Amino acid sequence: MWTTPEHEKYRMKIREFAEREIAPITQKTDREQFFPDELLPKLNEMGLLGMQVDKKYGGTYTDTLTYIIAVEEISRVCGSTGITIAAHNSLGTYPIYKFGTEKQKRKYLPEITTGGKLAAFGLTEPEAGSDAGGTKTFAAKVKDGYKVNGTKCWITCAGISKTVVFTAKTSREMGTKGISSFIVTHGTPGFSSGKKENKLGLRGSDTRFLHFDDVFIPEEDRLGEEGQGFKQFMITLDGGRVSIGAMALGIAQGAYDIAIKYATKRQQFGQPIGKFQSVGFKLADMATQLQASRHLVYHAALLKDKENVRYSKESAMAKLHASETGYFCTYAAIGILGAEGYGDKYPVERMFRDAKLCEIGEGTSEIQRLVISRIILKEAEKSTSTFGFPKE
Ligand code: COS
Repeated sequence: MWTTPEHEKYRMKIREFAEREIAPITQKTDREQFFPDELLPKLNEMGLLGMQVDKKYGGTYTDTLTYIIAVEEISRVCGSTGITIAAHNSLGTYPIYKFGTEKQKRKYLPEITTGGKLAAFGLTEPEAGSDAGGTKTFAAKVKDGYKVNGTKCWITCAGISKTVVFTAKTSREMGTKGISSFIVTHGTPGFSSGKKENKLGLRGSDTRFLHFDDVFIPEEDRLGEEGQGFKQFMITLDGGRVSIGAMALGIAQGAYDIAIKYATKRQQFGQPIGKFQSVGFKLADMATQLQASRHLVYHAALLKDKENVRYSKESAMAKLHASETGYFCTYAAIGILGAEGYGDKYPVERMFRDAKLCEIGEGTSEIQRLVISRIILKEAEKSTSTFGFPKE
């Protein structure tokens, strides 16, 4: 369909890496809730940390579809590693590459690409979740820069990253146009991360609050002009949502792969359970949902690489469908494995817990529907078609 033989060869390389290096540790990182430090150099060696950044800034630039295949294959084995890679590349690193000055790119990107350090993205706040424009964090103008105060929450890689891009209001009066974005690094006085969140799923990823307590940010660490932060972060999220779609797709594929193999092996009433229509039809629905999601996610990935194409609708559709597929397939996989799926001998119960986040992070399913509905209604308003309407 959308992929070339090179894409499929790359998929097999990442699949082999994920099954060899990540699969053996997922149960431990899930149970004990930590991101394993020793994995980071391995991800770096595989070129997975600078996938959206040009080589001249230290990146390992690939087309977006290759990157999406990497997120999908890693997530097939481990959603926690999948979200770490997705949040680092699409959210923490991309805004600097896309909106940074030459000086900012040369200063910050080498370290968070092939330098092997992680980056995070600070948008969400306790009172600004779906309403991202409700940001309370404030950057007050002072000599040569800003003094920032506020709190960000549910930030992936908050405690294990080197660099964070974040939004803050630089004007209280101008709504979303009063929001600017900045770069900060851990170690800056007044900037700290909170305790690790205790989560239902993705427990092998690092999620924390970020606190800004009179943090001085020099003017040269503002991304773009004042007031552009909201738009920059929305553009960033268009890309991020494709990567969450890929993550959901990968988790769903992992659950499906286990369920279908199990259905060929498990015998009841004298035959493999896959031969019973109730199980066979469930597998057919899973395979169909996976295929539909893969088309949406890959199509959105291809659009991202086109110059001057707004793909907000396609990225929201991809994330919406793939995250619902993630939930559907992991839930169905538990059903097919029965009690074995409910226990932890197989990873489908973890996959079910991990998949849920895909319907919440980077915009809930309701927000994706909001984004899609706003765009399709505008398209309908502009359409000159009178098909099906009575003649006036
Ligand atoms: N690309 C470019 N510009 C965009 C954009 C996009 N994807 N989305 C919005 N904008 C622009 C709009 O065009 C508008 O600019 P103009 O006033 O110049 O026309 C501006 O940004 C404000 O947009 P809008 O009016 O749509 O803002 P809203 O406050 O209504 O918010 C939603 C829009 C709800 C879509 C946004 O707040 C959102 O995505 N919320 C979810 C946040 C989220 O995903 N959080 C997860 C955190 S990261 S893990």
